[in-house]
Amino acid sequence: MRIDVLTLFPGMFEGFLEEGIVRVARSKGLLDVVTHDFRAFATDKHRSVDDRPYGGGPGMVLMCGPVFACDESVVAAGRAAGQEGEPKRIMLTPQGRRLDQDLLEELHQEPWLSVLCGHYEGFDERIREGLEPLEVSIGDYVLSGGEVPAMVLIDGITRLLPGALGHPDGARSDSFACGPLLEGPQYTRPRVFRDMEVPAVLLSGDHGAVARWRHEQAELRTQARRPDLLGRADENEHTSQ
Ligand code: 9D3
Repeated sequence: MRIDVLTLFPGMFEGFLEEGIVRVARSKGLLDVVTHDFRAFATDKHRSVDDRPYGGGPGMVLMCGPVFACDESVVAAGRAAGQEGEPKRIMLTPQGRRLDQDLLEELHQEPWLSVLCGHYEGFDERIREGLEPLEVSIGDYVLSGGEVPAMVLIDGITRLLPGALGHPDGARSDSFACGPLLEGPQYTRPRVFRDMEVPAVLLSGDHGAVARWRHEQAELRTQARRPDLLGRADENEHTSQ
């Protein structure tokens, strides 16, 4: 999969792309991420990318010119690298569709994404009209820009790419992360740490008893922390233990 990122802060992606699962996926050739600084496509001598809103009011608006020129450059670069057609365009905005695991599952099947990050008050509306991006938000809280959301999106997609996780059934455990129940408590050595003991059932060797205990703990934790998930347990029947 190829992901182009259009941003005013390409440096924010450097560490992210060079560590962990994203680095591994890139080194295996499963993922190609290319950042583009759309300030490089500004046309005036001050290299402006934003301007005051028509009609007045506070704040600034990202301009069409640099964004459309950067998008055209992305399409040309992708085609030169062997991509066909056009990328699926995503715009990260607080007004977008809320990111969830279902959306990640949809997006990870795309061969080519182009992700537009804003950093000021908003985008000139003609960017939406002209590029027709899917607008995505990562949740109901205010951030300073779309760069961290872009990294959230790329991380969530990357771990779904076949071969990105070390173990073949990695995706299977997703149903436990976001499915019917939260994960219950887990323990590793030592058996006693500062007078805190590992529950005896886990040391019993009775696999049936261990499975029942884990399920019960998962239900208790889900009831306490995310009772909303229990309401949708029927939708997730196939994923339960
Ligand atoms: C004062 C301006 N805001 C009015 C509600 C609009 C606004 C524009 C841009 C608020 C924040 C931002 C910067 N945030 C993002 O670009 C962003 C974001 C977010 O803030 N929260 C969750 N998901 C996302 S995706 C992009």
